Amino acid sequence: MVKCRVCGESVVEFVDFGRQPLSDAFRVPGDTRPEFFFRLAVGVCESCAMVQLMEEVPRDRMFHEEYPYRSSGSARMREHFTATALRLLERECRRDDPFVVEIGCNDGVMLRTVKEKGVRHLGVDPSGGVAETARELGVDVLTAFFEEETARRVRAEHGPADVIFSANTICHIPYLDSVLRGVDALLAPGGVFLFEDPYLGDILAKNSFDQIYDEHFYFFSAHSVRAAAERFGFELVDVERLPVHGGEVRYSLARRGERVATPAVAALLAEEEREEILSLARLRLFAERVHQVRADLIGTLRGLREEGKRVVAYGATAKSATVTNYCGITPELVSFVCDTTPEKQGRLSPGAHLPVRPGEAFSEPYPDYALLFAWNHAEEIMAKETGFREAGGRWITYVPEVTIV
Ligand code: DWN
Ligand code: SAH
Ligand code: ZN
Repeated sequence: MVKCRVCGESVVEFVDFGRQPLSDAFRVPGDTRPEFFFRLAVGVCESCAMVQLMEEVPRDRMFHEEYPYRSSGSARMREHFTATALRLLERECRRDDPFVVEIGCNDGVMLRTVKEKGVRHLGVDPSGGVAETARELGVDVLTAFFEEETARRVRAEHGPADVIFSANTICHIPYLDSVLRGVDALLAPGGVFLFEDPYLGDILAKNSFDQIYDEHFYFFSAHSVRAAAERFGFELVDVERLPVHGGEVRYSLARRGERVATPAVAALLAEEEREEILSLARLRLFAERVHQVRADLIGTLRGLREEGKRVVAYGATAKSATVTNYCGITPELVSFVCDTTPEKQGRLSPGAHLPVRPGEAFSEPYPDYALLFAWNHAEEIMAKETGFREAGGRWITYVPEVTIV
């Protein structure tokens, strides 16, 4: 029996993707060392409703010197995090000489603005390569995993934080107990802990099953975050829905009794009950729909191959590891993936071994069809790639269902 990483009660499995590789382990061609695989499956805790992976991948296999993801690769995300930084500075940094901490700062996409405004800050990120990119922008980074001990070290060295922020990282950390004890140790009285991650409600509504991969350990909801917060002396005092990455929620936690919860919290809790997003029946329906998308997508790609069409993919996302390996997408069906990240180019995608080529390869010449792995950046990409449609090309997406546009 698998026990809940937050409360210790039993977790009931509702979807299984089978053997999967590390989603960001892009391979050097010719490397013959065996790839690491684990069983990717998701369950829900019977007691605290936390949706979580059934199996945990050791953290240093995923986050290390060569972690390839660069947050600044999307213009839309750069705008999102500039606006986020300005808001944090305006609303949460009213004290003299404020201090901002970010957990999982990656290449400094958010903290660069905090730095430009001359505000004291520290990013904590275990991936040495991304931290180096942030430092080149003048951002202060501690290369470490955030946990209770790290938080105490930061507090001893820099003093308390007025605000602790984290985007797309807290859901990556199975040891949420240590994270929340660390936040308690580091946060100044009256301070706030804000974090944003993919929202379970959106994943179910959009059937975006590719949000499930090794790095995404938790799939949060207002219910599960409230329960976890309360276990560690915090209260969920605000929630805000965000359109980025296919739909996220930004949760605000404050120490119990320090802030009054906004009406948005009760509203989201009520919506979750109405939509029954935590019921096993709803979660099992999601699993059925995922099976259907796999059949449709592989059927579509095989059909196109029989017609002699050329298909390539767009965006070597971590998410696409689940799509390619679960659906069985091989280089015979999709010749390559184009991606603007230098760290991924010239390599092979994990498990499925699709070659990754630079962005320019997309138009040399344009394919007949492009499978949009970076569907969460569809607007930005389609605005940039108008030439593809004009040349007669068609996009294939699979969220919420297989569609050709
Ligand atoms: O949670 C996570 C999110 C924030 O980032 C991490 N665990 C890992 C990563 O997930 P992902 O790889 O699925 O994220 P994205 O942002 O969907 O990745 C987009 C990929 O597409 C990047 O490799 C960059 C690339 N890209 C591109 O080639 N051309 C992106 C854009 C916008 C483009 O125009
Ligand atoms: N905040 C960025 C990065 C998301 S990618 C954004 O929203 O785009 C996830 C990041 O979390 C990676 O840079 C990874 O190195 C970092 N990370 C993973 N585990 C962590 C931990 N325990 N503490 C701090 N950062 C962590
Ligand atoms: Zn639980």
